[in-house]
Amino acid sequence: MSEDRTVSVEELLNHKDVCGIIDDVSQEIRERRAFVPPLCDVFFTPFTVLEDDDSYEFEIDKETRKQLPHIIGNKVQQVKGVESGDRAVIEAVKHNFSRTRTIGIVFSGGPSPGGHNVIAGLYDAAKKANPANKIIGFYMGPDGIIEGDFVTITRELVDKYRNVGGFSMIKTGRTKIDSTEKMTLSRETCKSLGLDAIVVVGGDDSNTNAAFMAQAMFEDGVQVIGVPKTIDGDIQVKDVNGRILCAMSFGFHTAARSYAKNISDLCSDGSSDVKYWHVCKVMGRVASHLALEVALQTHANMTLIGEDLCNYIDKEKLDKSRAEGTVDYSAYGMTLRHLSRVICKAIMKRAAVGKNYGVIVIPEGLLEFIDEVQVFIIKLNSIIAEYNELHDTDFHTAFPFLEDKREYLRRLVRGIRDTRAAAIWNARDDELFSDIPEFFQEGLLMERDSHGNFQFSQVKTETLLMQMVEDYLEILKEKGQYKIGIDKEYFKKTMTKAGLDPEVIGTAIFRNYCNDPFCLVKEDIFTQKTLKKALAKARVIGEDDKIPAAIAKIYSKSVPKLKVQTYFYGYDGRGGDPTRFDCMYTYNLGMTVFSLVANGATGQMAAIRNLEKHFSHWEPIGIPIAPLMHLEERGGKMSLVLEKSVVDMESNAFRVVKSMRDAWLAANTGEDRYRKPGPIRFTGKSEEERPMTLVLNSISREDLA
Ligand code: FBP
Repeated sequence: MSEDRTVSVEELLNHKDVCGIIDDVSQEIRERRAFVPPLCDVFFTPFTVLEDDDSYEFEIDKETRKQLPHIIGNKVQQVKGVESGDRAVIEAVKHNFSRTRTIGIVFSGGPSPGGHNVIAGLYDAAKKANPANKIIGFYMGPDGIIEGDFVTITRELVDKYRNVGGFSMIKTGRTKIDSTEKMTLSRETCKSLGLDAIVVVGGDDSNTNAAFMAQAMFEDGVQVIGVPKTIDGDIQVKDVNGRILCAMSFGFHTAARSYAKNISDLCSDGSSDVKYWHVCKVMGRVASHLALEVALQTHANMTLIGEDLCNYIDKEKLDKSRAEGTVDYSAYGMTLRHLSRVICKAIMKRAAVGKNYGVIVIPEGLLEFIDEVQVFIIKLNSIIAEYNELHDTDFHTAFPFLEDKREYLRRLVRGIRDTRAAAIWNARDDELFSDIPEFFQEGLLMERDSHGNFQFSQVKTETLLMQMVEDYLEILKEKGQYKIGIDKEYFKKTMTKAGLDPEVIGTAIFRNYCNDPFCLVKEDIFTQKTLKKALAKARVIGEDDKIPAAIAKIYSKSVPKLKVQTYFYGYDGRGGDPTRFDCMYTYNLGMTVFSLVANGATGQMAAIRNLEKHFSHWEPIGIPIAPLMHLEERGGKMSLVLEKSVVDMESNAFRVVKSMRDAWLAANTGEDRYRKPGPIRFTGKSEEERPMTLVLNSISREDLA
């Protein structure tokens, strides 16, 4: 009988290699937890002060002045280290800086890599100033403030999450403290906890909310500080003279690097298997900053930039209307149909040189820049917002299914009385809306987020566009215009091997046999039958002969089969572990927050000036939030919000991408120009210093001199 050599589960689980495998903490996380991000010089001093910098100018909205009187006069503040000076003054500053404080912190909106380091930086600075200082974290976003649900942040908790991605420590949420009732409850929480300050780590909407909280809590003596968080990269602050105060929100770099790594792997797959078009939608609710950075990182064949599309002018239409002496407004701005044609053209150009594959990057917020879709979004936003205001139930609960929602819209057309919405939605809207594929109708009608924003991430833009592309390419294929180019050398070899004359056959079946290295089958050859006819006409075969196998093989290679794979890169990059740049950025942001709080600031956003430059130039500052706000339509109403920054068509980063478009499309006989950024490495030389967008946008004339 053979001896039983099976290792028992108990033995297995106690084996040292197995212990390493089933341990939840990987070596990577151990290294991350141990990493100490370098500090800006100013934080090496025992304490700091704030110095107003009057040189920045803002254009202030009248409405902001009215709604936020307590904080509208705030200035840009520079965090300065104090080491020496008048003893009495220093003692007074020190005393104030290190008095015992309780500070609350909350994450608001989507996760963004580096958030935990903001807490770590704040915690370390607070404890250094006074070990009795207390930091508390509100659970589940602003709901935690409203409901008084919180955890006291301990060193153990901070150490567990140092340099680690996600917002898991205290979670996040999208609730907005936007009603008197919610504000009253929040103020009660602050009072009962004896809070000196609240820190709101969030995007544009959350920083807007922070400004309103600062105003409402001013008289309670509770300071409110914002932190620029969002992978979307759309919090970029400049003054009216274009002087940069905050070049980028945190988390952007990590998300872009994560998407770029995955997309560059698809570039490798595409150019190996040579049969797929990989179409990748990347996050960024409205602005295309992430797509732009991904283009720079990967050199994918085609990257659409939303902001670029809305500037589009259809020259043909414009010339035609001018010649007719009319005005054609549809010539301005891109339509979905036209965009699908632009993609078709790119696919056909690569196909013509034998490249029946490629990678396309589509920004999540693309639809925001397509006028015809934007009109629907705005109209439906108003209709839904108005319904919610008028009825005691919300639109999506009242009309759970697409058909119910469609029926409500049809009733608007028929003129139901109790609503202003009937004036917004007419028969023409309804007709156009019916022409849209159902999944897209569903997308446009889906629930808005708590800020009234349209949820672009939930709409399958990439599927919609590629369906239109496939349909149109099918038409072009039937017309004989969409073909795969055949390598002339390969063709010659194949013919010679089959005992056929390449010159005779080449001239008979190709439209460009003499001139080009890749040959395109003539437009009127689009079936076996038309091929046979062309061969018979050139007397290569008789009318009743079969097409020689070698020619049939070449022909079949020239017939394109478009195979598309679609992807959405969004939530993965949001949850990624931060790059070294984001680790350093956020840890120093946390430190900055404490300096602002300890020096009495409120209604300010913590930031790092010169982020676009080498670390040695970084300067912690406070930016006044109120002057950055303006009126915008939200959920059918005009509201004060922080202005989102979109991709600037004049920026260096955009102009570089634009000028490289043809090279990266690589619709030529040369190699593709893909770039491999590799994974986020966190340590080591190959980890880049900062986002490419920042590197490019910081180059000025003076640098060239
Ligand atoms: P924030 O602006 O809150 O940082 O969120 C950004 C984002 O990641 C967008 O890129 C995306 O459109 C959206 O969140 C997705 O929202 P949700 O988490 O509700 O699906």
